[in-house]
Amino acid sequence: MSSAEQRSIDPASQAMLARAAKEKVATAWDRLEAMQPQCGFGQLGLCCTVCEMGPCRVDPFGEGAQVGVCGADADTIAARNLLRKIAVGGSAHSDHGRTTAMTLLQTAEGHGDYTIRDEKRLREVARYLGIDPEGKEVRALAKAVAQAALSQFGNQEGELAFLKRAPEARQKLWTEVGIAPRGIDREIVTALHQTHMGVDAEYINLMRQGMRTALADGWGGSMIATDLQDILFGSPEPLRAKTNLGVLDADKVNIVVHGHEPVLSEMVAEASRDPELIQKAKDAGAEGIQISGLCCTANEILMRHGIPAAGSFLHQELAVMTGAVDVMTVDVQCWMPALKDLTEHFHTKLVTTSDRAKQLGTHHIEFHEEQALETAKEIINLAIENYKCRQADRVEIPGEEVDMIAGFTAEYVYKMLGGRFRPSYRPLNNGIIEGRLRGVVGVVGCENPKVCQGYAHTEVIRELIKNDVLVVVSGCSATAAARERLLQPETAVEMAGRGLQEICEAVGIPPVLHVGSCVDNSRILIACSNIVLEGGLGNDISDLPVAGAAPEWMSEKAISIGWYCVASGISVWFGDPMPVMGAPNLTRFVTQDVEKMVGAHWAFEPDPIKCAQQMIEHLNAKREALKLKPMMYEAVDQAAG
Ligand code: XCC
Repeated sequence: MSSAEQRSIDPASQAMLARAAKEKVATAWDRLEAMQPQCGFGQLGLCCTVCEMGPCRVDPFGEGAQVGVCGADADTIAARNLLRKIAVGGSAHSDHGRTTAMTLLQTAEGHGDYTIRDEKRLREVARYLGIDPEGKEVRALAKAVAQAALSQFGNQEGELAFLKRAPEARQKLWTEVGIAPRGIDREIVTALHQTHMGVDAEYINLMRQGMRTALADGWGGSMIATDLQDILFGSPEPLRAKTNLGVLDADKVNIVVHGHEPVLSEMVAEASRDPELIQKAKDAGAEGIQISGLCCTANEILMRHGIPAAGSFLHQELAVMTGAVDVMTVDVQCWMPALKDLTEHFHTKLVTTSDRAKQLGTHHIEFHEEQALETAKEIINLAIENYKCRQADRVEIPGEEVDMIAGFTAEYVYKMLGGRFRPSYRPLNNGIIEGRLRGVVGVVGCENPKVCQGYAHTEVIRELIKNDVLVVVSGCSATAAARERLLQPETAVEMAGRGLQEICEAVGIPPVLHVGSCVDNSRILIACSNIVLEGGLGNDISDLPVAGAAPEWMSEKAISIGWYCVASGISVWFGDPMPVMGAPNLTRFVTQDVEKMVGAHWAFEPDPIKCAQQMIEHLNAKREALKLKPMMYEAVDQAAG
């Protein structure tokens, strides 16, 4: 069995892993070890379960079967599998976007407990959807925006409205290559059809649909989720907050909200401020009510309200292990079925809340937008009741809690860098042009027990900022970075190169910017488009010295995100390879040939330092192609000898 230190770099995680070992409770790390050796065919993408003539698998050593019963070869099998993964990942983000659009529609029609918090954003988004906001009353406009957003899902022809927010050169390229998405649902259905037995057997064509489907996520479902959440719940602005398991409070009723869609957690946060409920918690012997989050639900309420993030993906079991969680709610995505047995080992009540995400034997309180506040109160009441069952001697909360700054958006960059009177991306572009900043890299995505928790994320980030690369983070990567104090301006600036330091100090930001949840990776697409639009760094996103990385990825959503970045012109590095390595032509396509199509490619590098260095070389090559000046302080240092 690997040690707690080999499993995580986070002292709080290590403490809870030690407790799990002592109490003989299995966690994801133990289940991973029990699963060894994992299926080699699956890892290489060579196992096909598409029809009942199979399952088939292709021998990667070239000795056994080279095609399945239907004759599909390694490239076809791996490409079909990959396209299915993109469709699943994209559908997760897009269904989230749909929920948000439905909530906005109900709010506009006067139902439910939500309000429109950001009217300015509503008017902006209306324009992107082709609606003139002039003279329209807020509710009427919100209704039109919600309806237009919903129509993006069912579009059959034409192109998604938000594609127009990309640089013109990119829009043209998408049309020429034939990957401009028509409708969000349409691309997913077409993708699934193409992978049915006896349909598409051309790996390039399968990947073309893969890019189209992924773009429908990035510039469709995810972007709708981000924009409409900003309208409903308010656009984030930088704020100070706390993270790690130490945010759980032994003296309070602890409710941990876990998952992705913030519609419920927003209300739980609001209801937790209800004086009547606070009094009830006090009557039960607690000092108050503590809400904290896990995974991307955490990021959503952290970005907008500064509610602490108890942790990232691999903290879900460890949070329960503290013995201090009275209720853990889960909505959709990234919660482990293992939580059921684990919560039964403690007093924690696990509550499923979505009709799309249930588990037999688990307490279910179904959430509907129309009764949002009522449901949130029911959950808090349940937690107060369950607090009474907490065993004080079973509570063990690791001390670590860490300060951070979160809440950056593509729109905020205008304010942050340009100031109130000349909002602009110019200072950012100039920073790159003059060689203070080498470029910008997004380090995003999950955690995976195959990688020491937080190690790869933070090593990649440290190496990048040391080399004057501004880093943006989202999802579980952001929480990992926060735990290592990389989101604190005071400590992180010291780790940055001189050029990046100067910019951070002048603007008062950390060298690593938290941009939100995984649907908020769409903010990165908009920021890249804004940089192109500002001028001086080429005509297309693929000209920019930018890159993306998901060093500890595990989910199919990460594959969809990676593909929409590549299809938008941003090259992407994964730690573990995607399951393509058994298919030689497909591997060559994703790592090389696709570059000729869309100006970006995939790379796989598990060593975090090598991964960062490869990205730095990539940024240097982009800088050279743009004929930018050498990096300011490298030139100075060289001259000095
Ligand atoms: Fe899930 Fe979004 Fe991955 Fe974290 S980063 S493990 S997908 S919570 Ni999205």
